[in-house]
Amino acid sequence: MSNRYESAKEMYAAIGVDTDAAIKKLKDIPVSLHCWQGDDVTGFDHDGPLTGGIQTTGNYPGKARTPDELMADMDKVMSLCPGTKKLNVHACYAIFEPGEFVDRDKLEPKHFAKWVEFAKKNNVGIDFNPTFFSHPNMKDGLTLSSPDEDVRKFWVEHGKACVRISQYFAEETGMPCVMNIWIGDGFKDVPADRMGPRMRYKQSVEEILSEPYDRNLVKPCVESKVFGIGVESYTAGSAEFSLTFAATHEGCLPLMDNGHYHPTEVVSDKIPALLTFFPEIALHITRPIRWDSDHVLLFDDEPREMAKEIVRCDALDRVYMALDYFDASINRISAWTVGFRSWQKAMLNALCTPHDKLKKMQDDGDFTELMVVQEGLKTMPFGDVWAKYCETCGVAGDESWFEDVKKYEADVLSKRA
Ligand code: RNT
Ligand code: ZN
Repeated sequence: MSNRYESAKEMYAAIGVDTDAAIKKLKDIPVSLHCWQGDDVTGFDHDGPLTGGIQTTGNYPGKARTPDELMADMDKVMSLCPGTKKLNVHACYAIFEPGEFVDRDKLEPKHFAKWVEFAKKNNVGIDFNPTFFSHPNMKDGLTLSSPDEDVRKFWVEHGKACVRISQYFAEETGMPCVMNIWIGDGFKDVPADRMGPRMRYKQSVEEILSEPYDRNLVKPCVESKVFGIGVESYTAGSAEFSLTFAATHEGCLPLMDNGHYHPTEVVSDKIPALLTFFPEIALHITRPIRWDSDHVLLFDDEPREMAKEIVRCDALDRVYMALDYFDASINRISAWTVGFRSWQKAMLNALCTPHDKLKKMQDDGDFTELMVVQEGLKTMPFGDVWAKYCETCGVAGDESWFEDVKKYEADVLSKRA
């Protein structure tokens, strides 16, 4: 093994890449692990279906049903993944005392104290998301953009409660909390008014962000989307809406989910475009298949290209990275792990790319050589560097981590009715 790494290291050194430095750098970059892969985006505050235009498909046994099960599963996943993690929690994952219930507009930090305890135990930060879906107060599919003032106000109060909870997370963990606002508000068919819902959505987010918070601790984002299931004709939070909102509201970040664009658009190209203007941006990293299907992230072309952009724009400290996918058709521990490890691979691969050399070729107009060298990079012994990275982080390599998942399935998941 170490022989293989030593020879890979030499080959990379010959093209100007320091693999030891790449490994060292990647270890400290936080990537947010979404709690919602563990239970198909269900949460603990309702019994109803998943709504808001998103969908999980599949019925693989063993889904987490309680906070303890979900946290145990996340512990397992974190033990199988290299690198620095952060937790990504949704408001619907509030944890109530037995017999207690408060609606989303009344949530308090104490309802997330167990998440803080879990984060502290693992020495990780927490990102947060108000949950504007899977709730009876979505009226005609609308929340923050609803024309019903009571409905709109309810959701604004939810957003404000989430700002306070985000601040609490950041204060408790000592790490900034990215608070992402995504609403599925939209229409199935041709709308009669496209601007009204957007005006109300704008006003609602402004009201939410009027809640006091420390800009260094809470990082509010708005996530755009092109369409959802059942809202195919129109979504209030379109790309133009969200980007312009973030651009015109100091401290608010745009969040790009790479499943939320027309199929031929790529977020890798949008990353440098946004970094040209925004001090910080946020990402949801997923794998859309034909639509925003949220398949498990793989180490394929687009995440590789996204990671390359983050690295070559020297923006590792300006981009908040979070995973966002949910597959209910396969073992969920494995789904989580494959996705997290894939993004780590994409990042490591980006850090093992001789960007300065490639940029020079582009600037000198050496496009023939640029193509040849970029193609050559694809067959470098990257797997040996990856194996070394896993070893350095104290986690199993690609050939062996799944054994552990199978054991966990037999010992734990299969016992869940
Ligand atoms: C939905 C958005 C959103 C959700 C999570 C659960 O299309 O991507 O980010 O996936 O909030
Ligand atoms: Zn998303």
